Amino acid sequence: MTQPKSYKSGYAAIIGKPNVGKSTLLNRLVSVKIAATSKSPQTTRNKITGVCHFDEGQVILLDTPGVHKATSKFNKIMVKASFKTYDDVDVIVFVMDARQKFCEEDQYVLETLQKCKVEKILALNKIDLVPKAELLPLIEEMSGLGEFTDIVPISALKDDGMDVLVKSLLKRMPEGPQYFPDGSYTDCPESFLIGEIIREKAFRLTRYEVPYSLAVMVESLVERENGMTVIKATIIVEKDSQKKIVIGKSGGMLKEIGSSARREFERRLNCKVFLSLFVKVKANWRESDYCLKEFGYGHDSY
Ligand SMILES: Nc1nc2c(ncn2[C@@H]2O[C@H](COP(=O)(O)OP(=O)(O)OP(=O)(O)O)[C@@H](O)[C@H]2O)c(=O)[nH]1
Ligand SMILES: [Mg+2]
Repeated sequence: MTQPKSYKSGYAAIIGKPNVGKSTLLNRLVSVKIAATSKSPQTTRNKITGVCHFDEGQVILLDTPGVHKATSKFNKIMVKASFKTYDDVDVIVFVMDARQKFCEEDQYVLETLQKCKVEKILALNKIDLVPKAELLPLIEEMSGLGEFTDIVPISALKDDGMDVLVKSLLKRMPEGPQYFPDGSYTDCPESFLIGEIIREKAFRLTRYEVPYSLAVMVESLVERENGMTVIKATIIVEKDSQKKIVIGKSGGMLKEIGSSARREFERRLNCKVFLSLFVKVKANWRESDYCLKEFGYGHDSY
């Protein structure tokens, strides 16, 4: 692409409490599914980059873990990954769930942003679930806070309001180079993205406490000459009882996680995929510095 005379480029962090739709928004804006999403809060655990290409410029989005008052070692690492983006961006997209109004948890997230001097755009998400009559008073309430340069009602899931949000983002980008070449949509390593797809499927299909105890390690990813990609990955859980749930009756659950992940890989990689999935127990991995590092949490690692 030849760049127009005035080309804008910069970084925008997507910030908000857990489960408001930050990752859904990233995937929507980039038009590629990069980040795992699910009904359970605390789905996202690392900073995830997504690149949006426009004629006028480029917006590099950073999806982040939901900000919350973390107490465990693992949750503190997640939230720290969000805080670290505050100083490195040109604009913050503060995402709220319009259904839940402005609540204590949103207030907490906003407080953590106090020292961050960049402009903040408020994206009021999930408006497909809110009657129009309730939206206007919420917009008025939020503009009364004086924290946001723009307030944009959106539905990331139903693709509503994206053009207005993009305009607002581009307006706040400085002039700059094209950081990512055409067609490139992330700098997250392929093995990380593959691990996230498996984790999303396991998150969505398992119940109770299992999702939070679950990590995925991609051991190998080999492209064979016959065009098939062979992926070997291990799902890590904390207890034998969780391993039983992930494997399921006669291996049924593991099969379901595997085949739904494989279908997504095949769509994405546009080739046949052979996926071997294993399950391992590592007691209390979320409290172990060694395991946290090994499974890609903290230290800016994937
Ligand atoms: N109805 C509706 N649902 C949405 C919308 N955006 C996201 N969701 C749903 O909300 C849930 C949470 O979405 P995520 O994108 O995973 O939320 P998140 O903010 O990234 O969550 P964490 O990573 O856990 O902080 C999922 O079930 C999404 O499908 C929306 O605009 N409308
Ligand atoms: Mg997320």
